[in-house]
Amino acid sequence: MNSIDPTATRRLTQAEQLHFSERGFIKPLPLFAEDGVAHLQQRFDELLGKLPDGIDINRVNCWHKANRWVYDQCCTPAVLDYVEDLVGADFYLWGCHFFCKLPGGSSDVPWHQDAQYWPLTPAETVTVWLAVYDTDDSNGAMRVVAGSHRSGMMDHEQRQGENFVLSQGIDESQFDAADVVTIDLQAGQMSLHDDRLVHGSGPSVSGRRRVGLTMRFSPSQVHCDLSVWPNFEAYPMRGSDAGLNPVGKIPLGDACPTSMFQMSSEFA
Ligand SMILES: O=C(O)CCC(=O)C(=O)O
Repeated sequence: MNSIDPTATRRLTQAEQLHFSERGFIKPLPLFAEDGVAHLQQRFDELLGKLPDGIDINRVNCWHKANRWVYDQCCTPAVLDYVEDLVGADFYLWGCHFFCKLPGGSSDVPWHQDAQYWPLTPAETVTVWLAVYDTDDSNGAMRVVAGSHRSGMMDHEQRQGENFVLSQGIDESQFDAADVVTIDLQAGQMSLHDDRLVHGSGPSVSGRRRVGLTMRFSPSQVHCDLSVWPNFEAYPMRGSDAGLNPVGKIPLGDACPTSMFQMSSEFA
């Protein structure tokens, strides 16, 4: 079990909630204490080592369907308390992805809005980005365009190149560079962002590892279009489930996903 930073056993303040609604993100929030961080880094290394040869960790998603330890991290009460303060009492988990910048890996994330990629209605998903290692400008920290979640959806163009983790991006001419904020975090801290917020990240110029474990949480009234994502499954976390989406099976073992979207039944 990861040990929690004692300052993480609190709810979001009104000022933090207002900041989220006006700027689209909150950082930094405390989560894991020092020994919890050591455990997180050790487990990350083990999971990386378990991936089959040729599978890029940036291109697999939904670790919570395959791996009980990752699922349990997503259920950390302090994480769920922060999320509940933004999305309300009834919500579920549906995605869990390591965004990594490791020596020799493909890692640039073009500017984008998550809601552009996701067939989820309404767009009300909140992402937890948990820092496995310290992150700042020198190792490709995530950057966000403050307030951009209030500007509607922006045009996304195809982005090709093996260094890009995502295939669509927003041109920088569509926003004001003065609004860009670096989500610098210490290992064990986390941030939260709105699914319409413009964000992205560049390479690690220092070569230092940068790893974020993202967890995607949606209020129960958010519905997925299964004709676009047939393998979508919800994992109710708090409150009541509206029954709008198939519910996934909680994993028992220590497996790894091997593609972006797999059914939980593959890991039974
Ligand atoms: O980790 C990054 O650099 C980008 C993460 C991201 O795009 C996301 O959490 O939606």
